[in-house]
Amino acid sequence: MHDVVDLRSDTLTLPTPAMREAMATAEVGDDVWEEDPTVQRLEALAAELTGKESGLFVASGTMGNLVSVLSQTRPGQEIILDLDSHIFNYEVASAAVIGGVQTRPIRTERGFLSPQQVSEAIRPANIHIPPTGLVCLENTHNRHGGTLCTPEEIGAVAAVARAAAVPVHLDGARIFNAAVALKRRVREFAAPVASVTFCLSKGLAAPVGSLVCGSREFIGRARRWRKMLGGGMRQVGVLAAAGLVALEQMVERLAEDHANAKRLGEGLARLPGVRIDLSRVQTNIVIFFVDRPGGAQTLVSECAARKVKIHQIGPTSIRCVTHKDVDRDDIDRALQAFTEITRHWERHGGPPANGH
Ligand code: TLP
Repeated sequence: MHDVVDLRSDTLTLPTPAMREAMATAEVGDDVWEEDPTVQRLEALAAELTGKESGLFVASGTMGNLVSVLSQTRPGQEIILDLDSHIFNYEVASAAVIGGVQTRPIRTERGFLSPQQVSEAIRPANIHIPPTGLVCLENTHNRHGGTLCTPEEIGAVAAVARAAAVPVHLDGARIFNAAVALKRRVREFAAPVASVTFCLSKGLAAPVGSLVCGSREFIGRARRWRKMLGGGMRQVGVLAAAGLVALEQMVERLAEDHANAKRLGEGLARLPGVRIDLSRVQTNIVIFFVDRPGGAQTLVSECAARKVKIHQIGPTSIRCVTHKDVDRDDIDRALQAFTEITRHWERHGGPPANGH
């Protein structure tokens, strides 16, 4: 039980005592010179887990996705991705601004492009048309509510792209959630794609960092882009040390977060005025809708007054993310707050119209 129940994101997780200890005692060197032994251990472990030749430690998931785009496209090309993908929505148009590539967003049912959608979107050679440079996938899918796709589904999309000589990048910020939920190995999801990014600082609770993995040659290019973006860090083993603890100690417990998300989703489904598709609650994200005018905004502020923090992601939609700093009692407290607020609305004909 925590004083504040913070369901805004799994990025809010605090480092564990074991991480703090590992950070304090980490063996370090200059990583731009490729002489930091702790970073090298982390990158080697990431490569092994993803089944790729090499790994690269980067500052964030955003930087991991960007260096992957930059290393696999050239200006004037187009990347195919889902309309609700993180790269398209939340990465500050970096692919366009820094990479000079055009994004081609495609609407999907659960966040995953089908092989047919990819096949139809790949551009033919024509002087008028930007050549397709990359296909980007996301698993688990953030804006679709932590939805999963299987290694086989990724393989089917990658086969279509491969036939057109187009590489595939996987934004696997939460790929360990997918792996734990489906009881599959991360390397199975990564096998069909040329590059994969995963994050240490979300459900795995490290304070900083993501890994990009792919072929040795790809990582060489990504390392140059990282340097150009100002991401060449020096004695960064102090951060990598926490990342090693994240990978060694924090993966299996993600199942608890999934169970808590399910409990939260099932509780929400019983409330008046709340709409939720429980079939989408597959990992640690719960998205639900309050369709009354002003309802979502009012729910956020009334929850905050009860020390329950949730995040509005659209006019009527709210996202809750479970993580290691939210336990089962906290979930029940959040549900208690939702119940009090929505029952009160029910008795008084809805939330105040101005949303306050
Ligand atoms: N997502 C954050 C916000 O940016 C929305 C969150 O709170 O969920 N890919 C995916 C699928 C992500 O969800 C995120 C972060 C990233 C990439 C970027 O990672 P960071 O925040 O490390 O740059």
